[in-house]
Amino acid sequence: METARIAQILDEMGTLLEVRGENPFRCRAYHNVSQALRALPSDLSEMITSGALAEVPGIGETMLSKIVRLATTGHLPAYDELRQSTPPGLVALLRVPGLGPKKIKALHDELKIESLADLRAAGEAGKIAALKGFGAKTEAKILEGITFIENVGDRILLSKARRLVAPVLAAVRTFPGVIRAEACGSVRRWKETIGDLDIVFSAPDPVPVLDHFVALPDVAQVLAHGPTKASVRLAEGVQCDVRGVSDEQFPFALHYFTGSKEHNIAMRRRAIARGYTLNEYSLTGPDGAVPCQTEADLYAALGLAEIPPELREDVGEIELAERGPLPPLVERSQLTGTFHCHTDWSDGAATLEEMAEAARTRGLKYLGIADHSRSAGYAGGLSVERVRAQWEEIDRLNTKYGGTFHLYKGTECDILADGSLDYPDTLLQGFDYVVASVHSLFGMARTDMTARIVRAVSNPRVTMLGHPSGRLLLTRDAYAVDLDAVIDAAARAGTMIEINADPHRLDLDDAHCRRARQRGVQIVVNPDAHSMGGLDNLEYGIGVARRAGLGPECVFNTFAPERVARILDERRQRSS
Ligand code: DGT
Ligand code: CA
Ligand code: CA
Ligand code: ZN
Repeated sequence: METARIAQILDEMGTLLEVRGENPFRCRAYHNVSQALRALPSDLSEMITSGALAEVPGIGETMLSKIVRLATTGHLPAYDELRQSTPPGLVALLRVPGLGPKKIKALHDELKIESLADLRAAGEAGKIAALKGFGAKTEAKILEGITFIENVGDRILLSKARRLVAPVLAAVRTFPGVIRAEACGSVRRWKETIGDLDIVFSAPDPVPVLDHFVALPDVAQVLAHGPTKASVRLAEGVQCDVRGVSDEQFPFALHYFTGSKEHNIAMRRRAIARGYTLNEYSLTGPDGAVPCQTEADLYAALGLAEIPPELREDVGEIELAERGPLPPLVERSQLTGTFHCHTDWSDGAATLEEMAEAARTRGLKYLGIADHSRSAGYAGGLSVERVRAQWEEIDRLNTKYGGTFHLYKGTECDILADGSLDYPDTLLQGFDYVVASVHSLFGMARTDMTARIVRAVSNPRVTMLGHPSGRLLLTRDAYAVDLDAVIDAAARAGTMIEINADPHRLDLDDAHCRRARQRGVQIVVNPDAHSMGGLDNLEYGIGVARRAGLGPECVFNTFAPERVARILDERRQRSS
């Protein structure tokens, strides 16, 4: 069994145990091992054979035997049993904002609630308010949360979609007869949430490939299975559509199923205007079918430069491609470093040194440490004394690195209710940079929230604004705020705005990012990493930047390290 699938199963076991009200440490252990498996330095089966797996922190004897069993037999009775004995609707309750495992267990025990539908019925009947530890306010919040979930439907995070599609795509590529295969749809466009997964492949005969496909171990249910396409539900309940075409048709199918629908419609309209017809199989002109090897050929045949998938939303990309090659979009490999990372000084999992090492191994030349500020008690915010102690530690490490790598002293400083910052000015002066973020009073009125954030970004001590809208994808809406006014204020003050690359946030979003750029705001892509693996969030932030059409010159942390240092230094001088 694939490592990714094993990780997924252990993760799911952790969740199932959670909603059954098991010991939180036991649940956490499953999630941690799942994470550890995803970050293994080498091949799982090799590590099992060599005994190296037993050395991985967090993988104790019982976990080890579970992993080995899954890896060798593909089955784990404990998992099957858990799945069978847990009402499938219970896990869905975890998505309701404010409902943790404890509350879910109470609702299950007291009111026999096993699904969102049960939950809504109980809430509407006022039964939740009557429960001990809940109350009318909680009940109202739960009902609001259900409505929110219904609005977002069954969409999933891009990060989950990419994790699910990767092993399936890899498998399809190995099937006999497959010439080319790609993930397409919203995943290929790096949209922040995903409805379903789409895969296109080419083969002389798609039939046997599709037979193989529906028999994959990841497939939980076959929804449709024909000679050129299949639809299945994967183990985690996510739908995946697969289409097979001939290799001549592949560029057209890839283009069509990448979308977006709006982009396709605009492209088809353009084809018609030029005397062609375009569909998912071909481009036909006055002289017959136009052969295309690649999508670039297809665009060229319609007088266009190639358009990267991230831009295919019919927001002006076709007009742009008419005028010649598109300016190159920023790439992950161009990032020289990043800011807004947490360590175990506040709520991160790794030490300063581990984070630095993780950044180095990912090709970064510097890392900005931005632990929480003192008001963020829930997240281990740093007192003034702790900040000074952390600076000493950072100085010590920087001396050790001897210029080969640099840690910047930053803070993710809370923006207080009135827009002031959570540390005294004298301390703020000592940081290399300041990320200012809202972490409290999300319910403020729009005008107050806007004034609060405008005041913060106008403060010369603030280098960049953190997660500007506060949204949590599929979980919590943005707070009420006039982001355009915030962007204008940032532009006036020369304050940067981050793309928070945590796949749960992706905040700024692409649309506001475009606007910020038009107004001349410098963008910075930050992982908001709370662990070493969290640095890999960066690629999702790059996805947002690319969807916003940003080139490397628009992103502060693509600049050469010396230039980054100089700019931060100049800003500090100016503000003191
Ligand atoms: P999703 O799944 O909601 O995250 O978004 P997509 O973009 O992956 O949409 P999906 O899976 O329904 O369809 C994949 C692509 O197929 C879509 O991006 C464009 C193309 N497509 C689907 N339906 C239509 C349609 O009615 N007209 C056109 N022109 N293209 C379509
Ligand atoms: Ca899709
Ligand atoms: Ca689809
Ligand atoms: Zn934050």
